[in-house]
Amino acid sequence: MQFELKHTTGGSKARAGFITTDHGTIETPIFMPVGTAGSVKGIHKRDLKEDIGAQIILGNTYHLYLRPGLSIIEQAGGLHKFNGWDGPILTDSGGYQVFSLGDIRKLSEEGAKFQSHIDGSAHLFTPENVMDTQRTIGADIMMAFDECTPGDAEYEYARKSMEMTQRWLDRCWNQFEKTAPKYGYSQSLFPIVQGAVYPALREIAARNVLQYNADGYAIGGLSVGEPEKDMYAMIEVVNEILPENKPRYLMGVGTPVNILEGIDRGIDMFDCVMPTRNGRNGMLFTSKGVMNMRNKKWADDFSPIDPDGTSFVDHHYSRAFLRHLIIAGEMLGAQIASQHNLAFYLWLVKEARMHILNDTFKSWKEEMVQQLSVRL
Ligand code: PRF
Repeated sequence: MQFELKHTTGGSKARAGFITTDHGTIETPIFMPVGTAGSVKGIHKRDLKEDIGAQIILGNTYHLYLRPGLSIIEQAGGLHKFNGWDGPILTDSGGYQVFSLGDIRKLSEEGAKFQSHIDGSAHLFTPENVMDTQRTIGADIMMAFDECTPGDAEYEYARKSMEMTQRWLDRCWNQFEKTAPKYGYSQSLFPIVQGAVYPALREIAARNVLQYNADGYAIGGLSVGEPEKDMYAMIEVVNEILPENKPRYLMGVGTPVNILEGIDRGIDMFDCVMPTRNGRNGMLFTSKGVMNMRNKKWADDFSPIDPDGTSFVDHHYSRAFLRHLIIAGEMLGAQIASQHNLAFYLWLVKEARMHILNDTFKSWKEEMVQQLSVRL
């Protein structure tokens, strides 16, 4: 995998670049739609690529390992062959998913013991077997196994947690180097910087990951309940230390405003379930502000969903019809809303990239942030 930094812009840390993988080139900054179980919920791959303009999608080690299981994925020849997406795929390591299980998981130095959310069966994830699993899934970009420290963790807890993530990273890296790709294309491993909301911990964690000379680096443990200003401050601390010539991935973030603020601070890659999950609940993000489709005001609005939108659905369905579908719990409503939101997120990062290249990012961003906060 290669990263080419194409342009930096004045008055901002924002960057435009290219990430080249064996499954194609990604233009950064980029948003990566989440395909937890190997599919982006409700979206055909044709629409993902051609209508939405997705360039890379996410899969989750935790979900794919439990169902359909590694044997099926390996028999298929890897996740690309299994789900038919031939562009780049990044897999999250399971660190965050296991963390989200709450009471039905137990962390120790060895790894994370947990019960399946599907049938209650017991499993153990270790840094080593999580690398093996991502090798088998065949992700272009694999993530290190980490503990996502809760946003309200005390300093001592956050320090110990971050130090365990560092020891786990070392084990991940050893296993990564001991093993080879299974399907003939190369795979990269991204370390994850933790440290909760403590600048001193973030600094130690960011310096620690540098020793691995990875193809890219991620920032985890943000957007997990901490104040937004803390999230931005932590991004600034970490990006000051991470190398310029490698992509930086802010995990699981966030709202359109969070994404613009992240780009402004030098983030290159984002993922989040928000466009699909909130879409299924009737929340639409647009360049003019947020629309709650459950609101009565849309009931007789027969104009197109988003006259400025880039997706097919924006121009071929009315607001009134989409509202009806959402209220009626029709699955097409969830699909249309998800498709619109993903297309909007991809438009937003593409537009940001263009403004970085034209040196107009800062003023465009300030205006956009205002507009995105409007409730329509
Ligand atoms: N770690 C991992 N995946 C993640 C996170 C993390 O901290 C987050 C936190 N926003 C989202 N996804 N492995």
